This record gives sequence, structure tokens and C-alpha cells, in this order.
Amino acid sequence: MKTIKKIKEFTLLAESIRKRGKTIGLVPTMGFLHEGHLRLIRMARKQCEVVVLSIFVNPAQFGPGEDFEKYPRDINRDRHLAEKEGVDYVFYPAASEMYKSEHKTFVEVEGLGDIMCGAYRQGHFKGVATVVLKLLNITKANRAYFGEKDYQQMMIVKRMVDDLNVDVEIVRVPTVREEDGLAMSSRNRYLDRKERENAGILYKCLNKAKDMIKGGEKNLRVVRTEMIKELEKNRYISRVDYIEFRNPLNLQEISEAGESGRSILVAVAAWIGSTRLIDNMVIKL
Ligand code: PAJ
Repeated sequence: MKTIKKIKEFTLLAESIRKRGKTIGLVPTMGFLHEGHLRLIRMARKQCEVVVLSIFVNPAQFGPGEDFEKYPRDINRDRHLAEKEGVDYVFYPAASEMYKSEHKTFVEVEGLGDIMCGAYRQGHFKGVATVVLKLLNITKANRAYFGEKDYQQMMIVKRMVDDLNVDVEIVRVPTVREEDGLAMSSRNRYLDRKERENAGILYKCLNKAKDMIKGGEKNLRVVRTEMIKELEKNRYISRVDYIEFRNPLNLQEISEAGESGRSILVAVAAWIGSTRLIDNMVIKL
């Protein structure tokens, strides 16, 4: 396994791999790898001849006052885990390599980037879309792997590559969870013991929605009220940003079960202490 920090070097390498007719699978991450990331890597390993893991804590997707500085980082541990999973190349650029001082171009996915998490984290998805497009261009990936844990992100990336005719297949990977249902995330590291013990509540509350909807409840406002009640019962939940019901195919809002056909995306963003967590579930009717 080789680690490459320079864009030019990576691009030349990617060109030679493509010339030899081999498929490149890219797993974009911000590092501090966990089982969720590893699942993406394993899927790439199965489907592609050359697997590239990118590790880049992208400053452009963090707002002022967010956790860019304190975001957990451990490149040596990440490299070790990546090597065990059979990654071929780690792309690990510096921020100054990715964003030259004269950088002026950003990608905005209208309508999808400013709803849900985008409404609470202004500019976040503009930073995500921009860095993902850059990573796709640099690595010349045939396939790129994204987790359903960040459902909105995955949909935005899919929309972007379709709209901008980027020749890559976006592969989605189901959410990997801890035993109590908490979706794995590098940010779980911020939780103290008590907060961690209570963090399974998000998944519990998604299951509550699932039970109600499967049990015949059509009015999603009623479902939302019950979910909020469930969250507010827990004193470690300091704030709920949103609970939303969306069409999983296009993220359009729905207010009644059955309206979007067969499936409903239920998405939640809530704070445990000073840590913001997100989760979601697609409920098939
Ligand atoms: P990061 O949070 O490191 O996540 C990298 C990829 O791993 C994303 O596609 C994310 O959805 C996926 N992932 C994270 N936790 C997961 C879980 N529990 N189960 C399944 N997949 C999971 O998302 C980002 O980085 C960045 O925004 C990035 C796309 C790299 C752009 O900077």
C-alpha cells in the first residue's frame, strides 16, 4: 500500500492504471476509520481492481464554529486499518494542496443542498460536492462508494455526477451500527460515557416511526410528534434540529404515508450534549 500526498503524482498514477484497463474504486473519507468506512472499502475491494482510500478533513465543508480543528485524526492507525483491508493507495493531501490560495470554484446542488442538514449547516454541502468532484477528477475513479448513513450527502453526490456528466458509478452502502443501534461515526468519539449510553435513542426513535407507519399510521405529523416526545424524554438530548419525512428517491417532502409510493425516508438530526448526530431509515411500505 502506498500513500500519496500530491495531486500531480496521483493523477499520473491514475492515468497509467486506467491505460492498463483496470477499474479504480474510490472510498472518500475524512479518516479516523471505523467499521462503517471499512464496509465501504470491502465493497470497493470486491468490485474494483484498484482500491483508493482518500483521507482528507475537508475545511470547505465545516462552518465557522464547527468542529474542523477538533475533528479526530489518526493517520497511522488509518493506514494500518486500510492496509489490512487491502487498500492499494491512500490519497492523503494537505489542505494547501487541495485548495490553492486562488481557488474560486464551488459546486452547488440546488434544492438538495439547502434542505435538511443543509438548512442547519450553511455551505456544508457546497464544500462536500466540491471536494468530491475534485477527488473524482484526481483519482479518475470508475466507482465511488458512499454510506447511506449520510443519505442526503449520497443523494447530492448522485445528482451532481448525473448533472455534470461525471463518468463514475456511485455505489451506496447500508449503514453500519453499534450493538445498540447507534450509527457508527467518527464523531461518536466526542461522546462521554453517559452520552454514549444514551445515544442509541436516535435509532430507537427511528424504529418507533417504523412501527407506527407499518402499523398503519398515515399522518406523519403524528409520527413526528411521537418521535419528538421520545427524544425529549431523554435528558441527554440537548436539541433536535429536525425530524423529516422525505421521498428516498428525490428528497421531496412528504406529509402522508403512501404519498410517495412505497418508501419513506425518515431522517433525524439531534444533539447529545454538544455533539450533533444524524441518522435515517428507509421504511418500505
Ligand atoms: P466521513 O464522515 O469520513 O464518511 C466517509 C464515508 O463513510 C461516507 O460515504 C459516509 O456516509 C460513510 N459512512 C460513515 N459512517 C458510516 C456508517 N456507520 N455506515 C456506513 N457508511 C458510513 O462523509 C464524509 O466523510 C465526507 O463528507 C466526504 C464524503 C469524505 C467528503 O469530504
